Amino acid sequence: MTITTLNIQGMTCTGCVNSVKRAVGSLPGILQTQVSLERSQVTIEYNPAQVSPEKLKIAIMDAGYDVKD
Ligand SMILES: [Cu+2]
Repeated sequence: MTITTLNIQGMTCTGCVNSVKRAVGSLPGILQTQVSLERSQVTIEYNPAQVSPEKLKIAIMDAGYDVKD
């Protein structure tokens, strides 16, 4: 398993946190998603055989947030 942390722009409330969690959780191969509103970060544990970091970013951006590298 792989763990990655992404910096997110545009999260302002717990509704945003839940949107990001849902967007990431809808992908295959996601084991755990932790979102920090204070740090504007999401930490994702995933199976790299099933999902790529690029797909994680796209899912978050599709939900309406920006991902900073
Ligand atoms: Cu919000």
